[in-house]
Amino acid sequence: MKTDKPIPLFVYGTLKRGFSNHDFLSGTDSKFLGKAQTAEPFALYVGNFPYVTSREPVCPIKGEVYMVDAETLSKIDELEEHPDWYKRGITEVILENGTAIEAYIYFKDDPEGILIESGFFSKRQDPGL
Ligand code: PCA
Repeated sequence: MKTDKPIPLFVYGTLKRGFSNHDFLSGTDSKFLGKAQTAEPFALYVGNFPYVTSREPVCPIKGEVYMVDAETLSKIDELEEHPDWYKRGITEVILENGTAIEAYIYFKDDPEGILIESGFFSKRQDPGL
């Protein structure tokens, strides 16, 4: 029996449903909690990958929240090369029903690429698809 407490993770890029790294979530016990957006405004850039920086208040970032176990989180940390490339931080996100929760998010405060003013990463921008 799994005893570790589920950890909320907000994803906005290739980990989303239908995107190239979603298998890291779908192949596990992870539970989809719902679509969500960040409570605070950040900036989404897309270069080789999608990046969110906390340093520029542009708009709320749109994504999805999953409850994951510690093992899944550590595998995703490896994928995202936390803390050398992305850095995992914590932020408040608002679910579609209005509930606010704190969740982990992968930031990149020196992003590359172009600013996506909508804060939404779409499929045609996914380099892995
Ligand atoms: N994977 C993480 C951070 C950016 C990326 O492509 C995510 O989907 O949230």
